[in-house]
Amino acid sequence: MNLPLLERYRQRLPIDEDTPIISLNEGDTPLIPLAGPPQAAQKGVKIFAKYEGLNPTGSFKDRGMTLAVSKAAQRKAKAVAAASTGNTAASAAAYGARAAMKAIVVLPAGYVAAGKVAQSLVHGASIVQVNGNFDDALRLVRELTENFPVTLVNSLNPFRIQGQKTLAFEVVDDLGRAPDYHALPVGNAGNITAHWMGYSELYQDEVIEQRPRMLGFQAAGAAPIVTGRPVDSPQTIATAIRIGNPASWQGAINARDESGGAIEAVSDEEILRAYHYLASREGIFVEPASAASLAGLWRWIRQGKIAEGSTVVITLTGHGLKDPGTAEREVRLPDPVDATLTALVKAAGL
Ligand code: AN7
Repeated sequence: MNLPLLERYRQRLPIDEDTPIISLNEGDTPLIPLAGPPQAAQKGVKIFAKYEGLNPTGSFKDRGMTLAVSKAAQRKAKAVAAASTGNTAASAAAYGARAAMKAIVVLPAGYVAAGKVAQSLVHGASIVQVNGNFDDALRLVRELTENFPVTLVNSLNPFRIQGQKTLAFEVVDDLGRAPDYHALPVGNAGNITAHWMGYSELYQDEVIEQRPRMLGFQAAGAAPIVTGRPVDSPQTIATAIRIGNPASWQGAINARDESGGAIEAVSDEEILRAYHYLASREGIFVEPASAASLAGLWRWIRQGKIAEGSTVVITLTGHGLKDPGTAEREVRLPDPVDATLTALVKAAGL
């Protein structure tokens, strides 16, 4: 049985003997070698996917939520709250349930994938849908938690970032070194900040000899860090990263600049191409936002910007089942056929 994440990396996390560990056995996700895409194989570029969809609630958010909720429990908090494009909500709802705390989640009405809404509801969270986008929801939740005895569990809560840095630790444990590049999607920018913190701590302690160049990818319709100014009405099919004014903006800039990396935009079309590629060629079902990492990396490889023989890790942040709506729009379910072998053989294309 795997240990709770907070036990495994106890020495590198802000916990003590009195911290109750609220865990669902998060983390310890697989680092899966990709077979392709062909351009990568040709250049001897090895790509590994850190498949965060296999966390207990289906996204990387659980790494930060286990710590944020454990610390809230240590302070005897009765309620937690988060604004969310969906995954933070599902995670707060699950860990809140486990800690017997009220979880309040504030969602942009109409822009949260169905699986995330279902999870949050069934876990028993108090869901508030606001007529506004994620940035409006976050502003409201900040005000709420400043004025009521409710603990904020968005990534403005430093324990969230501390927990999420463990992804870098696991990558180094598995590879025995840091990758040359690490690509991931960027929304509210907590995760790129956390990845960089994790690698930087290992570098400081001379566990690794070099840190990866961080490649962050935003959706083209929601790319404030790329354009350098907040986006009032962010738009993308990747609803998880439909964010116009990221809370950890500066953290993302630091990760980019200190690592010699980049933050770029990828179109919805590029995201969907990578989404289909991962599912149909590599067998890995992710939600659209996660595919932004491969979409962006792909471009870097095509442009010859990834040195030959490099090792690259991409973070696949959330499970494909989170967003059945996108899957249904992207593929067509064939009509039923008669229950005969003849009809089956024809329908199966044999
Ligand atoms: C699948 O749940 O912001 O840059 O409220 O769910 O750390 O925000 C989710 C973000 C990437 C971006 N991939 O990470 C939320 C929320 C998936 C996500 C991101 C999110 P950050």
